[in-house]
Amino acid sequence: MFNALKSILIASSFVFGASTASAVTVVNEVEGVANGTVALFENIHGGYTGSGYINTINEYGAGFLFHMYVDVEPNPAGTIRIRYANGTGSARPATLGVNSYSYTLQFPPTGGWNVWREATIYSPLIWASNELELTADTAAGLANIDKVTIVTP
Ligand SMILES: [Ca+2]
Repeated sequence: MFNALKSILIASSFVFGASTASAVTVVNEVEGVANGTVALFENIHGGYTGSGYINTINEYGAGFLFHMYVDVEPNPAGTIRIRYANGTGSARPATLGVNSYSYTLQFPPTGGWNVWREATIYSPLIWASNELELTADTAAGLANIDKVTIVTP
């Protein structure tokens, strides 16, 4: 009886471990959610991936909402990497909402509008479609945003 129970526990913990061990990478070329009013599609400055990037209007709160599906069960977490360019001399801080979480990221100057770097944050995620929202914290608007990558451990 005891041995039977023990083997069930070992079997179930093995299944659990296997299902959470796989690392996934999810990419969203955010230009796909450009809306023509606040989040503008642009492909003027080179070095982007996909077909272009988003250049928001220069306004406090300017930004955009997008979704990324993370197929890791049951409670994934991961590094969110936001590829951006900021050709000005000042940071363009922004608020990143990830489901019920909220983060402030600085987006410091990259040295040119065609020079791309990544801003990163580690966050809890959900095993489903994650809702992300990036909005400008200053009247300068967002940096240009090329793509967002989520990598789970
Ligand atoms: Ca892009």
